[in-house]
Amino acid sequence: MSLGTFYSVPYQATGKRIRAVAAFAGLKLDSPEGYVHFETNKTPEFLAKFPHGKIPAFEGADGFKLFESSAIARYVAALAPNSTLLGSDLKEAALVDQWCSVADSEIAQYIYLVLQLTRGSIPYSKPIHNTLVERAVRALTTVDKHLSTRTYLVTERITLADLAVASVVQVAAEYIIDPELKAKLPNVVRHAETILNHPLVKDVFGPINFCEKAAQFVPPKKEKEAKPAAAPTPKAEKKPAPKPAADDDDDEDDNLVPEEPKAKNPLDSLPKSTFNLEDWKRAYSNKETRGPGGALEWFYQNFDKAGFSVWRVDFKYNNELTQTFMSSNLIGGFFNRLEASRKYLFGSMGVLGQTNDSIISGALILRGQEAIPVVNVAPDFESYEYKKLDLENPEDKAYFEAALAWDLELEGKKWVDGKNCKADLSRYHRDVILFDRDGRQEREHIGEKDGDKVGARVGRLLWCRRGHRRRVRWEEQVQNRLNSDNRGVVRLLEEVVSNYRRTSTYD
Ligand SMILES: N[C@@H](CCC(=O)N[C@@H](CS)C(=O)NCC(=O)O)C(=O)O
Repeated sequence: MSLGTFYSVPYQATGKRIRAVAAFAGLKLDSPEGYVHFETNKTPEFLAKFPHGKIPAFEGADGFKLFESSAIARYVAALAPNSTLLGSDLKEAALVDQWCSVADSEIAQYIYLVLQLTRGSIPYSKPIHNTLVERAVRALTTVDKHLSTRTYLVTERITLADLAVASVVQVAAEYIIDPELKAKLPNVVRHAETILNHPLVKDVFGPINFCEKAAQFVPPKKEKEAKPAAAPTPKAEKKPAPKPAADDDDDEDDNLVPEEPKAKNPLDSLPKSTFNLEDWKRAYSNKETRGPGGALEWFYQNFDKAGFSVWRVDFKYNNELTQTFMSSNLIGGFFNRLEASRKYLFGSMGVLGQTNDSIISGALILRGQEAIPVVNVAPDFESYEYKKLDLENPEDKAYFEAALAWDLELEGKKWVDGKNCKADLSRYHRDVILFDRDGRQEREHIGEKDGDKVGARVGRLLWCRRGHRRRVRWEEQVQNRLNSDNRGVVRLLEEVVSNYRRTSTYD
């Protein structure tokens, strides 16, 4: 019998930990019907049960409700019959809690902050980045020393502490444990590999992937004031850019938007291509995919195979997929995390099959002849396999066309849901409205920009207001009409605005 309903998404590390506890204890957890992350968890029904609106969350068969991953993990472990997961006396139980706390507060906490910094959802600061990594490494080193004389953390058997620490090390491996750090943590590595590969939990956790290079911040590009190309404004009307040197607001402006990148993306240095990806995205959006005058016809007429390549992409862990809508969300998340490469990339991916028997597959069109430099902006890019397609080969061509037309069928599984990774231009057409203290609105139209430019633009907008020395207190909010699914941009805007509030002095 199932313990109850467990709300999580397949890639959520804390969710995996809880599933692993259940699997280890031989207990069953059901997945909710129709859960869509960032939608269902905001509904009044969900909030009535779980007021914090977050997952993981658990609703027992007896109606008992619980949220916060550590509490759920502990509760499930405690329900395990004859389990030694929580130790067998008070002291062992306390030591289990101790290492679980180290996993969550001393390692995971810092890794997630590093992730948010490097992805730009928290304004980037190198010293803060370094400090967070140092703190996580300090705790990992403590765990490593402890494990130098033991197989497991607390007892001679696997406890919740081992599952907790290993699950956190799995995340750390992906983002901070590069070869140099890995060499310093031999016991942590051995322990994590033992736990994560245990036959009872192996399928829940999936493989541990150590990164070659720790996650780094890649600053989004700022718009160049001096570059008139995109601006239709006649040159004569151009006002000189506000003079920064004498303006003491400058430092603040630097805090508002990330630094201009020092290094150009190498993809920008590739020889010019005749294939315009934005035109293709437009053609794909506006035309039928197949048939005369369709998007594929447009594609074959315009494609430049020297400047671009097409790829088949397959999810590596299809056996972990459950509900097809959850898989579809997984693709959406992957595409969101590819945001920084949006201008080099078009994608069409889908879920094929049915609940508990589905696969994720699709096609990418990308700049250059290598997939990795384009997709590695997404921290989960290694969860997918990439195979270059040869459009001269009829099989590859048929695959490519079907992935774009959303009628791909593989292993007898039919396409049930699809997503595209493309700049939806309407998504970036919006007004940003600033309110002054008296409730007056200033409206600024943001045109066809990509996400990070929108953020930079708002930063600049605030800067200009102050540059004009207007006696108003620009605060309150930036209202935007962003699609709610474009969370990266929403967050960036929120960060820019909250950062402005914190740092501004009013003139
Ligand atoms: N402290 C919580 C953190 C859970 C958490 O942050 N969950 C995120 C996962 S994406 C969430 O549900 N966010 C939804 C939201 O913020 O609306 C735990 O360990 O359970």
